[in-house]
Parts: sequence; C-alpha cells; structure tokens
Amino acid sequence: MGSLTKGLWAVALLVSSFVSALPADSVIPKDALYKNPKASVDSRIADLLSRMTLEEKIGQVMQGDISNWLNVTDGTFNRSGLVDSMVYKTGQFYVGYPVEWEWIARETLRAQKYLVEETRLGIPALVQTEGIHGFLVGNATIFNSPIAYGCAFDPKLVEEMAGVIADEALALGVNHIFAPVVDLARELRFGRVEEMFSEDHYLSGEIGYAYVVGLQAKKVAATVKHFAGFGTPEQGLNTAPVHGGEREMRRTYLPAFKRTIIDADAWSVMSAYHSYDGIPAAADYHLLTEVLRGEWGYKYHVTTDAGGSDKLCNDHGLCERGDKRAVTMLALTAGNDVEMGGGSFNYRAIPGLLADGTLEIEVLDTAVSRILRTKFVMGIFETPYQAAPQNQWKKIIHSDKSVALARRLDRESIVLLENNGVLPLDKKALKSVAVIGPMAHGFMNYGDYVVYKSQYRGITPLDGINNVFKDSKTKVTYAQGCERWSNDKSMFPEAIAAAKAAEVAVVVVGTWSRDQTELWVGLNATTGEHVDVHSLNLVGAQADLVREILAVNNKTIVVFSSGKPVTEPWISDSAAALVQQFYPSEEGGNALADVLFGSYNPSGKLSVSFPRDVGTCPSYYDYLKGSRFVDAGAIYADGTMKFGHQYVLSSSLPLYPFGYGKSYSTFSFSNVVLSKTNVTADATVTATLKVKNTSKIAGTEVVQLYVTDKVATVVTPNKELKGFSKVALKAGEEKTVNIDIDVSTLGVWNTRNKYVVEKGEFVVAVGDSSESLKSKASFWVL
Ligand SMILES: *[C@@H]1O[C@H](CO)[C@@H](O)[C@H](O)[C@H]1NC(C)=O
Ligand SMILES: *[C@@H]1O[C@H](CO)[C@@H](O)[C@H](O)[C@H]1NC(C)=O
Ligand SMILES: *[C@@H]1O[C@H](CO)[C@@H](O)[C@H](O)[C@H]1NC(C)=O
Ligand SMILES: *[C@@H]1O[C@H](CO)[C@@H](O)[C@H](O)[C@H]1NC(C)=O
Ligand SMILES: *[C@@H]1O[C@H](CO)[C@@H](O)[C@H](O)[C@H]1NC(C)=O
Ligand SMILES: *[C@@H]1O[C@H](CO)[C@@H](O)[C@H](O)[C@H]1NC(C)=O
Ligand SMILES: CC(=O)N[C@H]1CO[C@H](CO)[C@@H](O)[C@@H]1O
Repeated sequence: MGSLTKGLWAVALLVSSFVSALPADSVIPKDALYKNPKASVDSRIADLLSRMTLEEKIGQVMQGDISNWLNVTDGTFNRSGLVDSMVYKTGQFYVGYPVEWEWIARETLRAQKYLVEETRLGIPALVQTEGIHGFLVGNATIFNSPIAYGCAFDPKLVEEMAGVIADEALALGVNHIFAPVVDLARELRFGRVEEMFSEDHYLSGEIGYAYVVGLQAKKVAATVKHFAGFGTPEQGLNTAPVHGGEREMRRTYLPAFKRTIIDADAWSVMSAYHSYDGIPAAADYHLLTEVLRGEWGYKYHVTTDAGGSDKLCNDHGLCERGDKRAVTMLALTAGNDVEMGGGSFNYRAIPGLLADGTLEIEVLDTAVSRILRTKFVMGIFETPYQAAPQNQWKKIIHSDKSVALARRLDRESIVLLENNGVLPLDKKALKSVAVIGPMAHGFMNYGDYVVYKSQYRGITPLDGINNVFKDSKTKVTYAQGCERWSNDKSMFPEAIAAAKAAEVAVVVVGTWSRDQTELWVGLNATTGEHVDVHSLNLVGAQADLVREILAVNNKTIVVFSSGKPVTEPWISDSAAALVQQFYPSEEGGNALADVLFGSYNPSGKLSVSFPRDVGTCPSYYDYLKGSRFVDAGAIYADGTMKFGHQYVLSSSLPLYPFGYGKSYSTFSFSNVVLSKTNVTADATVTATLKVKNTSKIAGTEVVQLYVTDKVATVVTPNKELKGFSKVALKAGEEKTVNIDIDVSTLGVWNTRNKYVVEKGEFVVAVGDSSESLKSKASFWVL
C-alpha cells in the first residue's frame, strides 16, 4: 500500500468509527441474518450493510483485477498482491486475459476462498469478463458477432448461445459477463457496429432480452451496456459526443434498454463513455437515477466502463484533469455505483469526501446495497466456489453440442442479398470451384472481443468448402488474390487463372477486425473498438480483385465477410450471387458452405440497412416522417451520369433495406387480419396471416410486422418493427402466423414529455422486409 493510500485509510477508519457502530474487528456470528438464504433479500442487504465498516463498503465499489495476484505471463501467484487488492477492490475482479484455463480457475478460487474464509464478512466477488459472442478465454466456443446473429431474427437460439457462454464461464468460476450490447447500429462509420445487434430498437431489445434470460438462468450475471445512446457518436468516432434530445433518447435508444434491463431483470448495467446532449453518460443523474431507478424501478448496480470515470475530467472537461474528488462526486451521486478499472480509481476519494461532509454516507450505502442485491439474488453467498472440477472442463467448454450451436446460429445469420439462380450450388454436379480472396482463408475473420490468437482457430470459407468435397472428385482451388491491407496486385494473375479454370468462383472480401490484444496494440484493421472509418467501400485491392474475377467467370459468387455493411453497389449488379456473412463463428466456413450448397436454405434478414455510399447515411429504416425525399440520380457503370436531386448522383434510399434477405424458396402471404379494430391503450391486438411456401424446397421466412402511428401530436417514425415470427415451411406448406401487438408500446412522448398512447388510427403492415410490405390493416385506439 502506498503512503498516500495509507493516509486515505487513516481518514477512512476515522470516518467509519462514527458512521458505523461496529468495530472492524468485531466477529460476525454464524447465524447473522445476511447469511440466511431463507431471509428476504432486502433484510439480508440491510443486515449486512449495518455490519460493514467504511473500508468494507468502499471495497465493493471499485473493480479489482486478477493480474494483481496472478502473473499473467508465467502463472505465478503473489499473496501480497491478493491481500492488497482485496483491501479496497474486494467486490469484483476482472479475469479477461489470454491465459490457461487452469490459471483463471485456480486464482479465482483462491480469491473467493480468501474473501469467504479470511475476510470478516465473507462476501464473495463478482468474477468478470467479456462475452458478447463467446466466453473470452482461449479455446472456448466462439459464436458469430452480434451484428451477425442479429440477422438470424431468432431470440431462442441467442438464449441458447448465452446459456453456453454462461456454462463455459462458470466452469472456471467466472460468474459475470459484460454483455449484451443493446446500443443501436445507426452510425455505420463507428467501429463497434459489429458489437451491436441492429439499427432497430425492437429487434435489439428482443435479442438483448433473450441473451440476459439465457445467461442469468445459469446464475451468471449480465451487464447491459452501454447506457445509453452510445451507438451514434459524432463523426462515427469512438466515444465522441452523441446529439439528441429527451424525446430522441426515449423513443429511439431507451426501449431496447428497458426491455433488456427491466423485463429480463438484468443484474447490472454499464454506463457509457460518451456525452449525450452535453451530459456524460457516467454522470447523468437524469438517466441513471431519475429514469433508471425512479421511473423503471431498477434495483441492481451500475458500473462505469473501463477508464470511463477518468474521462469526466480528462476528456469531457467537467473538472480539472485528475480531480478524483470531483469525478467521484459526479459519477457516484449520479447513480453510477461501481468504478471499473482501467483508470485511476477515483473512488478512493470517498473517505475524504465523507470526512469533510461533501459526500453523504447514504449515497455510498445505496451503491453498496445495489451491488449486494446483485450478489444475493445471484446466489453466490451460498455457492461462492462455482468452478467445475478440472476433469469436467473439456466436457463443458467447447463441447460438440456448443460448436454445433455456433454453426446453426451462424448459418441462420447469413443473408442472401442477390442470386441470379446460381445458388444453391449442386455439389454433385459441380466439377470445380475456385475459392478466392483475402477473407477466404489464412485466418479467421472474427469480430472484436475474441481472445488473443483466436484467428488461428476455426473453419475458414475454404475449409468449409473443402469439407463439402472431402469424399468427392470436385476440384477445389484456392488463391488469396491480395492481402487485405494492401493495394498490391501481384497475386491477381494466380487468382484470375484459378477463376478462369473453375466452373464457379467464390470470392470472399470485406472488412476485418482484431482480437483483444492485437486490436489494442494497434495492428491494422478496418472495424472494431476504436477503429472507425470514413468510407464503407472495400479497402485496398479487394474491389479490383472482385472486378477481375467477375470479368473471367460468369458464375462468380461474392461473399462479404464483414462487421458492417460494405457499399459496392456495382457488385450487386454484376455478381451471379452476393452473400453477406457478418463476422462468423468458429464454424463460419461450414455455415457458409451449408448455405452455398443448399444444405441450409438461407433465412437471414438484414438487421441493419445497407446504404449505397457512406454519403447517403444514415440509412436506418425507421426514419421520422417528413424525410428521405427521393429524386435519385446515378452514375452508371459506363460513366454516364443521370442528374437527380435527392441525391444528385445517388439515392437516399438504401440499397438493401432493414429486414431484407432472400431465400431459395418463394413465399406468399395472405392478407393480414387483426383480432380487434377498436381498442384501448392497454390492449393486445393479434395480427393473423397465412404464409405459404410456393416453391419446391423447404424454407424459412421471417414474417415482419411494422406499425405506423398515422397521425400524432409529435413527429413519429414512418414505421417501426413491432413483432416478427420466423416460420419454417416445407415445400408447399402453409402456416398460420399470429403476431401480438402490445398497444401500450405504441405511445409517443408528447409535447409535455409525457408518454401517451394517442387516440386514432394505427396502420399495421406485414411483409418480408421493411420495404416489401405485402398487406396492411388498421386499428383504432379509442
Ligand atoms: C511475471 O513473470 C515474468 C516472467 O517470469 C516476469 O518477467 C515479470 O517480471 C513478472 N511480472 C511481475 C509483475 O512480477
Ligand atoms: C506482489 O504484489 C505486491 C503488492 O501489490 C507488489 O508490490 C509486488 O511487486 C508483487 N510482486 C511480484 C513478484 O509481482
Ligand atoms: C488452447 O489449445 C491449444 C492447442 O491445444 C493449447 O496449446 C493452448 O494452451 C490452449 N489454450 C487455453 C487457454 O486453454
Ligand atoms: C497490417 O498488419 C499486418 C500484421 O497483421 C502486417 O503484416 C502488415 O504489414 C500491415 N500492413 C500495413 C499496410 O499496415
Ligand atoms: C459471360 O456470359 C456472357 C453472356 O452469356 C457471355 O457472352 C460471356 O462470354 C461470358 N463470359 C465468360 C467469361 O464466361
Ligand atoms: C369503432 O369505433 C367507431 C367510433 O370511433 C364506431 O363508429 C365503430 O362502430 C366501432 N367499430 C366497432 C367494430 O366496434
Ligand atoms: C414440392 C411442393 O409441394 N411445392 C409446392 C410449393 O408451393 C407451391 C404453391 O403452393 C406449389 O405449387 C408447389 O407444388
């Protein structure tokens, strides 16, 4: 302990002696109320809080780190590191390092044993890591990125995925995952688009809800992040300010959070780095206290993001650089209970602030109560040693079943954008296929939030296609074509020759990210956290590679392997087929092959609209009425120009709208019928229609329901997704689909800032994308 810290603790002990009647060395009776699992959570919290010294309280509100006692290079244990860390960072610790399973399990167990057996109160810790698409440790199951599985429109599978993440984490004693992300992918230049599910709040809310339910069913705590509005930073730059007002916040950003935090009962929330309308999210009293706690009744804790508290002074300028007291007052009193590491641990200023009367003890007590609530509800007081025996790890982590789930979710996430009939490929008739492109092989094109060196493990597109032809005479050739980061075309001739010689060419190009280590040492990438772009075009020689391959093989299938939309509309016009696979799972190549060869009939739908060009952004579908005027111009392939006005040489409409995605089947929709037409604001209206497979092969359609509030007192979205149903249909099969509309969710924040479901007509439209609406019907709120 440094002398400064010692000084602080002297003050702390002084204060604790008057705020807490109990001396720090008083022995806790075995039958203390808080130890009784049968007692109510509220009474356990009250009892435990009444026994805590100031030091013990502060220990709960700062995050520790396993590297304080585990040398993450050689695995050695440092006892004094553990003891020191557990003085003021007792409540939780981070374990997200690329180290052996055994190190994490061993040192987590050691820390929990220390807390339970060697500290007075025996409060176990939250053991934390990342997990937006897999438990962040080597050799765990890697699922596809959130933007990918958002396109599956399949919350049940996401719930299963989260269950796997929880099982794998718990196997090593990790009981808290910093996920899901329910920010909205509405600013496509932002590097973190891949971490979000969708541009749409309803879809994001449903998927976030499923994630939390799946994770917490296993008693692993979720952290819903980043509260709130984080996904739309100015210039698309990571952590930059977000602009908007109260109504924009409530209509656009908060619904997905409310669904995920409140309806799913998430056990923690993370505040965000950015400022919104001039208020940093980590110090936003209105959002963190008045809305989250006051209006929504949330009872668990909120943590900062890593280093997020330091930004209040150092970046947002709400105080002088390094002013720990100011940071603590800003964040803690706003309702941000825990300070994560990655910064300078401003909350160490708490004792001094209490001593001079700046901070009231009730504020700290409230924060501590919230963390204790998370722990009591999780049940970790009863089961603090959660890791499975070592001989079980291989059964639990990366089981065949989990890997199969990753493949299933991945192939359901793939979106077929164009198909002139070349797909599905007939694997029996096909004589040769050339697999081309920098994303086709050589590394796994994972999104961010995978552990160091993950890129070397997984099924690449080439592997997946090779797997199809393991026992066949079909010739599979591979040519890289170019490096993803280079303009160099010296490898083109080999790729062109391969494409010429083959019956079919599959060209895989796109964007790339990095694992958590490579990303932060700054290796080149075009997406991921803190990697933002000014253009959504293919980088380097990739576009020219596609052009050259298209010129020599008419049966060229282009695959975008990416973390966000790619804007190369000419490829849509010229490729025989275009497939979107957002950052894959470790089974990505198999999932892609499943779709290309028709062993899975694609059913993915875009969870994010594809603009034609970054200059036409934003492209999200739920724009407010009175926008998106169209008088399109164009520049044709031969260079001729057609002058329009919106835009002069492009269109304000997306190239592919939200909800779009083709199938190998065709479907017909009957007219939609509503169960009621005159309703009250608390009603549920059921929309019913029949969907039929009108093709010769089995397929799956995502029936989407959009609602428009026809006339309102404030400007409302032209339409909003309010329900969907994923329906599997055999060839010729017809099914009746029912989708419930919860009328209470159709309100507006009116001119008095009150939430009201207004009287009048609501138009319900049903279709297979946000732009392809097959039929409509209206109901009226009386
Ligand atoms: C951790 O171990 C490595 C290798 O033994 C050593 O070089 C390093 O100094 C150790 N780190 C600490 C913080 O002790
Ligand atoms: C062990 O931890 C203590 C206290 O944090 C630290 O001062 C010391 O350098 C650590 N020793 C090693 C070998 O890492
Ligand atoms: C992952 O598996 C590889 C190969 O079996 C092994 O070398 C490595 O140590 C494993 N990593 C972890 C964290 O288990
Ligand atoms: C990009 O990163 C790779 C390492 O992954 C490196 O080999 C290559 O030289 C880098 N290219 C550029 C242009 O930075
Ligand atoms: C592509 O198809 C067109 C039209 O059928 C044909 O004229 C052309 O020769 C084909 N090109 C190649 C490279 O196969
Ligand atoms: C619905 O309400 C309107 C009045 O707003 C009324 O004229 C009409 O008869 C009602 N229809 C039904 C089916 O109740
Ligand atoms: C194989 C099969 O039954 N296909 C049917 C799919 O649906 C269309 C339209 O209803 C029928 O014409 C096909 O026979």
